[in-house]
Amino acid sequence: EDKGSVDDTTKLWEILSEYQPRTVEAIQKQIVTHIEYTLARSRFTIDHHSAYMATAYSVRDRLLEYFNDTQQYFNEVFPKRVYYLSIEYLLGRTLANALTSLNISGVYRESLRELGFVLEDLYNQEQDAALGNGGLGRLAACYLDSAAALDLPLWGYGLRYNYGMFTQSIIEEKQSEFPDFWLSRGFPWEIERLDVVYAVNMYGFVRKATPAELEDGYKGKFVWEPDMEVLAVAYDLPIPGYKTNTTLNLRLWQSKPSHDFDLMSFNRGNYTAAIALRQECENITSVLYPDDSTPQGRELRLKQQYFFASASLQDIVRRYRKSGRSLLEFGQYNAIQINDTHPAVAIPELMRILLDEEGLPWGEAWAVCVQTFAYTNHTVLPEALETWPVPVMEKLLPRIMQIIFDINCTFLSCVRKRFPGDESRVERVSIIAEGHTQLVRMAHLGIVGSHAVNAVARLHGEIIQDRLFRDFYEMFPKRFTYVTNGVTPRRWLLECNPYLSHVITDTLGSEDWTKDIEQLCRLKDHATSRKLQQQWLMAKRLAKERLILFLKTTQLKDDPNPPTLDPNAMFVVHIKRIHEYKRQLMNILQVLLRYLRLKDYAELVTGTESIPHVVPRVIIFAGKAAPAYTRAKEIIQLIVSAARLINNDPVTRNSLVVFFVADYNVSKAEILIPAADISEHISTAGMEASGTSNMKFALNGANIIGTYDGANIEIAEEVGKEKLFMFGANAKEVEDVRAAYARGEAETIPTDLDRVISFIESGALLSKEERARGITGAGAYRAICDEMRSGTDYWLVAHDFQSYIKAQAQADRAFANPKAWTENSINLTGGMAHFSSDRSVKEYADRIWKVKPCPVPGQTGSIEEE
Ligand code: NBG
Repeated sequence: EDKGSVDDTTKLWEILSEYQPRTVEAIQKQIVTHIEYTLARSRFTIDHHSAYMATAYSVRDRLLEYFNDTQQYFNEVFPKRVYYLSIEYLLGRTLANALTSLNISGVYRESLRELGFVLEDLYNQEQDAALGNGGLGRLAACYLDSAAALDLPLWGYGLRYNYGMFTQSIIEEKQSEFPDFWLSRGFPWEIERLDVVYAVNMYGFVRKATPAELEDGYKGKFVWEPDMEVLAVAYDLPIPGYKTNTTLNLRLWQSKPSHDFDLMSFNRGNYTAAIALRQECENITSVLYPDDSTPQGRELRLKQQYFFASASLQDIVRRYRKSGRSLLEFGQYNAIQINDTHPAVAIPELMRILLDEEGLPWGEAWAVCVQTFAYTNHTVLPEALETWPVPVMEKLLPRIMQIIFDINCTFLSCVRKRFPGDESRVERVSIIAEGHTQLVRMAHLGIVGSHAVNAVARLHGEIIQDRLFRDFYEMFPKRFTYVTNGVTPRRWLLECNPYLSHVITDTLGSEDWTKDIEQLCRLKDHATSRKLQQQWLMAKRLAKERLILFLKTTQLKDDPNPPTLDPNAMFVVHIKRIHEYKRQLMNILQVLLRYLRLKDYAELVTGTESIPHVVPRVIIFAGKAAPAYTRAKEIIQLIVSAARLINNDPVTRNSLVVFFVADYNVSKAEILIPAADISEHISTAGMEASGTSNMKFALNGANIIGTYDGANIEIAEEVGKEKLFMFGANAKEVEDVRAAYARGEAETIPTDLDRVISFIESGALLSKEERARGITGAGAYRAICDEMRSGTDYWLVAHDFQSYIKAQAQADRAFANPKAWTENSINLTGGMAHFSSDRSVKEYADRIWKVKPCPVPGQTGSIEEE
């Protein structure tokens, strides 16, 4: 290794081991240095954004001190390590999180104030890193936070997309998607590693190794002759542990063309073709989830997955090999978690490396794989269980396809031995689905190649064992388990809700709950205290006022006649991806019923300003629909048009206001969640694997209107189900109802629902433009109305409607008693210790990864109480 030309490096090491002082003066100097030398700004051109950038760079400098020490320490100690492979990370913003973790928010606030900036204003300059869709990506981000806080030797791997989750706008009451230029103003948190580069093969063919090659030291039996070689360049993102010296790494890969390959490629001399090829390489990490409605789009997704898996595995193997240990012990030192099936191609990729590059025999290589890998399933929706056409995989990844066939062959011969003559079972469990075109079932590959397969909540665990993967469960009962999801209490309470955090710290007498979440339970001892209840209400009020301010400056900015928003109203929030199973439709239909009933009532009590004896509600929806998901987009349109109608009705507007907040993301969630009195988690039972926003809401003292689905069930158990508003068919009942529908036994639509549907069919929701265009009746909502009237709707909106209305009414009654409501709210927060991601990650570490914490010893300047 090139260590530089100087013999005596004592001085260098001396300076390197010094941490930067944490004084106001030192911080100010550092920020100003970054303004001048990193950003090349003069004192005439400093604006909020450059102040944010300079602050971020100075915080990054501090993160790097811990980061380097941590990586150095891991190399010395060489503990068993975990690698978390996820195609999504929904990180959100970093500045506040880094400051909190390093415990230096206060001194930064002061430093900036003297320089003329308010720290909180700078937070808003940061663009969210939205390299993910929803729950799965946010869970990955929470797990990184917890792993760092728990001092676990873990690294995350992912992709550095140029465009993350699309930006959503509402145009003419419909969702429009725009590219998310998240890197356009710079991303100060990452470290570009131009020296950490791997070549990833694609296309071409496989041949046997020649005797000459074998003599030359080639270890494998087969040689993959690729037609394309793509480079993966590493970008590292330090992940600070809360109040600990550990700072982990999230390594994101970006694709880049390989120059060597240009020179040797078949299109030598063909300049245009060479450029096109280079662009094809760059495209691989362009966008999160390329459109998969075309064959090219689908191929691009597979390319992305393999690119990700191959770069990560090459990096992991290289790091391990540097230690000089035997590859046979690889699984004793490395655990790799596959987050859903997207990275499952890592299993045959590790096989390829072990067989072709390292020359291990099949049996030994396979034992290493199974010992190393574990797979998390995140959904039971059939359309989300990935499959790849064999011809596509064969063309793109010929060697990988061959290995998958070999894995399957060995596996199926085991199945035949265990269940002789049971060919239909063989067909069901095969990694290859037979049919017109053969398909590779990635979930089956994940199960066969892992020693642990986990669900993300208890009910979900039961469903995958009894239904989804029943055959596999019968073969490998010990492989299956569940780890209930969790959320980090740092981002999702301490940072996003400073009001409530203060109250909690004040009540418990210390801030220890932020790290030792069990402490929260003690809140329950104070739930009836008048003093705490008053503080609690005040904290909720402040969070609501912050949200109101946000709405006024965004949503309502150009509204000539905005509705008044009363912080005493009940704030009801329904935020998540828009999907039929999540039933935003049921909610908006319920809201329309509420509106119609308010109108009835207002007729009886005419002449008053507001309608008496009604709990006013502010109802907020937010979420994105997949661009090709027509029904989800219709649901958004329905919400937006209902909101327009309701908010403009002078009769009801003091009692009911509805918003659809556009472009939902992590930083918006941080404003919405603390302000909620109630949140909606109303999926058709058996469909939501876990849900994690339910945990975030309850942690912030919001109640839940929910079904017996996913983690709702465990939350209800933990806090007592009488404390929540639970309703609707459970998973078993949903199955029975669907079976009845399938037999042709349609249900009659409930009267209340009929009323709402008739209202929509009357044309009440049509916009001026639609009317002008001559549209009448249900308009865009024809299909929705027909489905509701069918009496057999797959998501059971009609079936659950009446019990949903009842749960809503219960909530109204309960909210009318602030004392009891607040007591309940305190108890909810107090009951959420179990849903900290610290607990989840500990479970993974103990039961699946078998890794222990590896705390980095203290240094000068290291984290102590501020
Ligand atoms: C989602 C589930 C949620 C779950 C998260 C995290 C996918 C594929 N699945 O219910 O829908 O909470 O994963 O486990 O995003």
